[in-house]
Amino acid sequence: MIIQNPGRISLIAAVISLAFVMSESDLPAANYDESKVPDYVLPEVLVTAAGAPVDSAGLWEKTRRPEILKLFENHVYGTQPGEIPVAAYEQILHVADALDGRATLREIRINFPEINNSPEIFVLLWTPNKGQGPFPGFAGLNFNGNHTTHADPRIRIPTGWVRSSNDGTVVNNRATEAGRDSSAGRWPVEKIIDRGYALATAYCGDIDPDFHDGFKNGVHAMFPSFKTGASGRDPEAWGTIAGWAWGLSRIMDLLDADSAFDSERIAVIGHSRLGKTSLWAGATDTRFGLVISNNSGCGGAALSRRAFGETVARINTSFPHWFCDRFKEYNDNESALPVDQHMLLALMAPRPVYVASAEDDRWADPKGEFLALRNAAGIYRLFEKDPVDSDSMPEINQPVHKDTGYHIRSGKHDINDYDWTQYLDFADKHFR
Ligand code: GTR
Repeated sequence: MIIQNPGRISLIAAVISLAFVMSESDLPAANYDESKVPDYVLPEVLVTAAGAPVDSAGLWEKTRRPEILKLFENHVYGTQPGEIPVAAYEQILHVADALDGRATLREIRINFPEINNSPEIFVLLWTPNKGQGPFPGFAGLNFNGNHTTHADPRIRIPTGWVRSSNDGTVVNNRATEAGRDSSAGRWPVEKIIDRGYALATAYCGDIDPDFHDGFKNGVHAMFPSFKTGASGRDPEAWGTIAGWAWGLSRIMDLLDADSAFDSERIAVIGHSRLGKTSLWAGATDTRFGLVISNNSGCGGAALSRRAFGETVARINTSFPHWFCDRFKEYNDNESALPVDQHMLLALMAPRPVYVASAEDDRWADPKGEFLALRNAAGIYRLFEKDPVDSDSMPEINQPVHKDTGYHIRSGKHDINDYDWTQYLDFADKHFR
């Protein structure tokens, strides 16, 4: 190639790299230096808004828990509509001898017939063939479609929007056959079934596609006038995480009506953004008997005030649709938040909650995740439970399973077989 005007080329290169640098610098910085974590004081959990000390489980449940739940609705995740439209369930797949006869595999479509253009949530259900149901189980959303969670060729491929990929598993934001099985490492179905548990999963995008469209699609569109005033959308209106959590509750409705699932023993589980979601689902819907947060980080289990790794400003810039608009008031202003994430974990009490971190997942702030759990211990003690309460973090790969649970495993941001082994053991401890 003959370079006609090298000066011009380097100018173009400089402009391109400046554009790159500028877009990077437009994003609020992430801190990875423990010495730069600001001094902070966590909001008090065990004092009511009126200043009364919360010294009994009764006062917690009657007064303080509802106060805290409301603060999270109004300042972080947004309020969910109270009204639940009538749901219709249609079974679209039934395989009595899946996994070489060890499991029954079903897929059920949930929709809301009275709603125009109702979203359709396809729930994949696995139940053991051995043993006597109803079975305890896990319920959690997946990132890219039910077909990515297992190799069974009969599992439906979603037809709506999915996040694009560069490996051919998604083309033009449409899932393809090539993606089948691509997330199977995150869903050890055989192991779950062999341990006597059922599993329900659905694609999060069936509930609300994970991009910012001004809340026009997904379940938000089902309630067009909800929290929309003359001046536009209410700052407390629900974001996508609250939408996904609402969807998990609709899946819980289905499990509640299904004789193979024991609705008193359902653990809600999620990884990363879907771990933030499982926590919010566990907080808003106490039918979930156990709550699991895997590497949920900022807006999940990690304390916002530490501003370590991903910060409130950063998450609200990268994902403006995840939380309610009011949460943006706390960008670079975490100390003004009336809550922090230890209070979210407290909302699970007395139900068992498990928080898991990964050593290399500094973006999610493992220490902040642990400290949030540690600082929820007092609420568990009100219920005479025995929570994780040591001041120092457990060593790597040394899980602690009490009435709350925690581990930090070696490796990266992910949910893998090691994590699931802990969750199954923890479920055995509390559900058997
Ligand atoms: C990241 C985001 C995290 C986490 C993660 C995920 O981009 O910053 O908060 O949710 O995505 O969901 O995988």
